[in-house]
Amino acid sequence: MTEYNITPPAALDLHSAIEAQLPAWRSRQQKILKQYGNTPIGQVTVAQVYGGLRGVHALVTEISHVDPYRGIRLRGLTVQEIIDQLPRPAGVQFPLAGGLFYLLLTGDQPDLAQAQAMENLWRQQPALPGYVHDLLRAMPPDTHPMTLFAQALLSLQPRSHAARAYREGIDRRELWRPTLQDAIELTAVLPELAAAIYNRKYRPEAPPQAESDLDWGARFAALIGKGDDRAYQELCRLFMLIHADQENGNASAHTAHLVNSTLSDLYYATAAGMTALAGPLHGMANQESLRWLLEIQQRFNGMPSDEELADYTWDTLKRGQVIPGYGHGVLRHTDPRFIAQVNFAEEYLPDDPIFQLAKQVYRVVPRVLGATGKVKNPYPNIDAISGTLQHHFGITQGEFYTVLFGISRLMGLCAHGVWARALGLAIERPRALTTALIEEMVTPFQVPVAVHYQFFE
Ligand code: CMX
Repeated sequence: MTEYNITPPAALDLHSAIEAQLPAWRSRQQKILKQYGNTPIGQVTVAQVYGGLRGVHALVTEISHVDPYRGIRLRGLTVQEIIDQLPRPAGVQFPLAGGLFYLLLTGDQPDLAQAQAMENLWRQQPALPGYVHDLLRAMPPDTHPMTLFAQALLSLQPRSHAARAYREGIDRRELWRPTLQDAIELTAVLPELAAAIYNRKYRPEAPPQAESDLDWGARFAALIGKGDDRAYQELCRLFMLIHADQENGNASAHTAHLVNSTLSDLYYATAAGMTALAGPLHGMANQESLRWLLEIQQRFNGMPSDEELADYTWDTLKRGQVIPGYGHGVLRHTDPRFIAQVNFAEEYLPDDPIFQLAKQVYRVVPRVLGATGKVKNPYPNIDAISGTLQHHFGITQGEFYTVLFGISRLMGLCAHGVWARALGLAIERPRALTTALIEEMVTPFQVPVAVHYQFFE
């Protein structure tokens, strides 16, 4: 049988760092289940059942948490703390993605040596196989980049250590070990994979993709011909930090979590998660946001007045469309990840006309959305401006932005997957009701539901 106690270089022993924490986590979990297993921590309303389970506390994760007013916290750190506190080498403005992945996986704040060791560990993993490039080339040229991305992830599944370990009879409590190895190998190839998709679609004449010495966060830049563009490399680093995770209840993370809960490996789970991220109400909102801004720019031949913009926003709403990049399932204030990108833009592209327009939208749109009386959060989310920044640096293909979002988010999905297996989280199986059953449940003095459950469950 294969030995799954895979040992990364001594400099970074992720397995031991996680293993050391498991007894305490497991006993804490068992204790709370034993003592409070039957204690309700909320109730589910009919509106929530019909409303996408919004606000239902039904999942557990130690990795990240969204505070409705202060924003996302990754292992307890706010977005600004991540940007300020995680390590980076001298001369680099934003922290290394390696440090963030280390933080997500272990919960420990890394020093620079640990962040760089994670970067080295990524570099030592098997490269993107040639057949993935063949697969990308074999698809019709007009295939959406997210389709290519999800297909490519799935095509890597034969590499899965977890799938092989399961076939060979691994003790399920040990499945986190090969899952961690999958997480490291899978995330390692993501900059190359994103660049391969970009080059396949938009740079068909470019020479074959070379290797790059740049760190994980900035490598994509070099691989699409922006090896000399320091500012774009910094944007890539920032982008990879702020998109990395957001609890496991959002659509893509929850999809991956659900799939992984069946003990499907991380390749299956993340490919599925990316198909959810591809939706316009989710990760594709960054593409849609830029499209909406460009539409306004064209319609008004530049910047509209505030009144014209408010009218245009109302027109969009009246057509039954959403204002992309605004609103959120949990956040109830301006997303700190939006603010971090505005700060970047103020430094690197203050006069960019689309950035100016995005700022005007931020001034006008929350008032309009607030006036609808139904939008719970009229403020911008992460997607309201990320496309504007990419566009400024010449990445004008809006349909590609969700792939960039995806490669960052996969760090989070993989970390959740490792810990879900380490803590033995159960396969998910919520119940569904018919409207007739709900009607019976909410109508006073009706016995049939009880009868139904007594005799038919
Ligand atoms: N534009 C228009 N209407 C909006 C809106 C927006 N930006 N945000 C919310 N609403 C509407 C909802 O569609 C809903 O309308 P109905 O009652 O007619 O169905 C109503 O306001 C209440 O919605 P909510 O409780 O405030 O928000 P939800 O949790 O239902 O939806 C989200 C959250 C993100 C899907 C929604 O705000 C939206 O569609 N935003 C635009 C798309 C977007 O930016 N998505 C990216 C989110 C971040 C991410 O996942 O990456």
